[in-house]
Amino acid sequence: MAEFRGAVSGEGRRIGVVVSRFNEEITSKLLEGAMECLVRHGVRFQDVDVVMVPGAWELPAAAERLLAAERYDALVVVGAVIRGETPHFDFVAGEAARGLAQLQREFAVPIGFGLLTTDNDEQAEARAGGAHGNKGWDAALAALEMADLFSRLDAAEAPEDESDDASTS
Ligand code: INI
Repeated sequence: MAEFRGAVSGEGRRIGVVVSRFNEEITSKLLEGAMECLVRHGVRFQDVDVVMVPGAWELPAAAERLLAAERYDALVVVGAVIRGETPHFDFVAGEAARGLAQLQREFAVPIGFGLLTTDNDEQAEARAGGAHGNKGWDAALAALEMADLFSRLDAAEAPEDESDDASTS
């Protein structure tokens, strides 16, 4: 039996952070939390690229551009969709989440999901450095763990590939 588990280590990692500006008083705190987490876990400040987009709807398109560049070990995405403020909450929140999930699988690069979807401002504030912590920090933490897990899985698969090559030569 083999068990694989990622460590939360950011050393040598390049990270892209995509930030939605809509509800900026909330998303700026999510960004702060994400950056603090990344740097605290060993990611060098200069190895983080932060990309700002207008709203959550734009998050998947920007994330796709970053993933296509093949420069990042993981992405962290933060935003805030608040139901009270938008009649198209379900479209914006649903499509953003669906798009990001699809990209994560398509590119096999982890995307930490720090997109808040709440009923009101108070719930969002509680999750942006308030009573329920900071979901930007949590998203960054998950992204680092997954990046490390993927590295370990890659390393475990590599020797088998080599032996396959050897047996065919
Ligand atoms: N975008 C958000 O990130 N959060 C919201 O709560 C929100 N509301 O309320 O509408 C929102 N709308 C903007 C949307 O994401 C796009 O930026 C816009 O439709 C332009 O494409």
